[in-house]
Amino acid sequence: MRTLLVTGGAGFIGSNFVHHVVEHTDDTVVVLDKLTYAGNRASLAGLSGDRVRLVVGDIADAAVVDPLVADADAVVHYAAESHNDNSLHDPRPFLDTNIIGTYTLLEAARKYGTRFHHISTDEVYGDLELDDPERFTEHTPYNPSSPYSSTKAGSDLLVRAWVRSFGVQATISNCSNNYGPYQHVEKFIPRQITNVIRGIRPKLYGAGENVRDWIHADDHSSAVLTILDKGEIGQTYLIGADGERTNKAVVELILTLMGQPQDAYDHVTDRAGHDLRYAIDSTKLRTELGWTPRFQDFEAGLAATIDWYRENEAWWAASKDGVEAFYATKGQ
Ligand code: NAD
Ligand code: TDX
Repeated sequence: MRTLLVTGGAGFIGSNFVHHVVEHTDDTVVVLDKLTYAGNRASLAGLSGDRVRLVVGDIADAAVVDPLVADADAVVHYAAESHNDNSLHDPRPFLDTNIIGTYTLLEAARKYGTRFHHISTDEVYGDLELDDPERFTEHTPYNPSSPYSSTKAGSDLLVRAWVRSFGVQATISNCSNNYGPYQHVEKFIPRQITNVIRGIRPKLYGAGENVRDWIHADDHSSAVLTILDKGEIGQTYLIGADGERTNKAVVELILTLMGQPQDAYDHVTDRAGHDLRYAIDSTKLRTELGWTPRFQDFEAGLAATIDWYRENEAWWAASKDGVEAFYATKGQ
């Protein structure tokens, strides 16, 4: 039985991880989360106070971070500014949280000798051509496109340097696009599901030919626990579930699953610098650590996610109008 410090545990993937840990281990969890617009206490509702405690605070504040890292057996670091579109509008919080926040946590892990797992993204590798037979591997050179992905790349490099220079006991994972419950309505899949629920037509950036490699958030969680238990210090592991789909195909599937004509969507202004395709080769994680994803059927996982948004309107309703008003200012 360990005590895990989970940063960003009130966000989308962090809260899915906390639920996963409570269900599948005896560990206790301390969540450190600033509760920005993206964090939501309600994502941790129903979890026993004996197993999960929420500390509201900033990962860039050493006075908050230090005692929590000192008391933890391991840090699992999810907290980040995570939305590409926001990073194009106002990059500064991305530097503060993703770079300075990660630095602050690494310094504490160094001071107290605490095991550290850093959560990152496949976006650090840039993008692929649609017909490229190669996928991203642990050896792909870094080539980030957006303020978001460049700060995530910077944070990964800090972790590598703190391992090599200071002997911090860290691992890194770079995962593909996640879907599932508790994802903020600014993101692609929940935006379109909640649009349909509200009678708004889904919005596809540009032609919709961009490809994302989808994985259920619960499979991301099981992969992170596997790396925490069996990963080799200093190593990077790519996490993916062979879920490549064009954005257009995803919108059409959402519309079909929700009983709408599959062409009932609008093409809107494209994202500046929009990455064309992400695709993960997760052979290392599967062969060296024996991980396999559980949600192999994207359509079934998406249908369950649609049900979750239908049944949990109270969780997302307060954010919806503000998000749509912001996109409207961008022609999106
Ligand atoms: P999210 O935006 O839903 O959640 C981020 C959480 O971090 C929120 O709860 C927020 O309140 C908290 N936070 C932000 N700044 C903070 C600060 N300074 N101090 C403390 N807490 C702070 O993000 P997400 O989609 O759950 O992503 C979580 C992590 O996973 C990120 O590191 C992201 O880069 C990575 N990731 C995401 C995806 C994806 O598809 N969403 C894919 C790969 C990797
Ligand atoms: O309304 C939309 N219409 C649309 O076509 C939105 C919000 C997005 N898109 C497109 C842009 C992308 O090609 O859908 C795709 C997915 O968009 P996002 O949900 O914004 O995700 P993405 O930019 O791919 O980044 C996500 O995956 C990697 C997460 O937000 C990151 O945190 C993670 O690192």
